[in-house]
Amino acid sequence: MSLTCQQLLDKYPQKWKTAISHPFIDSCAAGTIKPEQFNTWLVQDYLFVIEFTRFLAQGLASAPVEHFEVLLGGLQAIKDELQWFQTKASERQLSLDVPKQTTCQAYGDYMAHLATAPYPVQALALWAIEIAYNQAWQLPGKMAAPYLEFAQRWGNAQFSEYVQLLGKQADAALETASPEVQQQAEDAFLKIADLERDFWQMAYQSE
Ligand code: HMH
Repeated sequence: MSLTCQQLLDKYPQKWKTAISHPFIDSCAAGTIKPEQFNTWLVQDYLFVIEFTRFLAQGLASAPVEHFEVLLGGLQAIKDELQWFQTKASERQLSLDVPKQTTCQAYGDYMAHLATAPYPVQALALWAIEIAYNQAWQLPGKMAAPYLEFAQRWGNAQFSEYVQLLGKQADAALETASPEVQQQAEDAFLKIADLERDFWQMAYQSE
């Protein structure tokens, strides 16, 4: 039997929990996050999304044609998301022209490396990255303004549907993958869990 997305969530529940629950999001939900901590996350996440856009585009380039529709929808949504980040940053008078923190840089480097992996690994990684935010922003329950808007961006029903479709595509790609490639996909899942955990923590560090 081939590896599936759901199997990975079931196999590593503790590990995955560290990726999707963090004092940062709980503090957003409680409204107690310090603005400078939130702003650090916001700017670094914008820099992440730039690299993620490249990763998504490379994924599309590697994908079978029957996966284009979902991935093209994702690229369209990312176009809006990049503009949205710019709007949020300017509302908060934040410069986006700042260096990446170490974890943000490491995540970008890792995605660039993944873009050279076989498509099933890329498809699994794409799903893992998106479901991480989809789950993380929903976990604490309804957030208060001004963080509600952020929670809804990744927690809304349409995004959840997109994540489900990404999971189906990853499962389909893994079905015909060799055991070595399936192992690479599992390794990518674990690496992404670590990077997601560290990314939340970045908000508390100013480098
Ligand atoms: C760190 N992971 C990080 N940022 C994001 N915007 C996403 C995932 C999107 O799902």
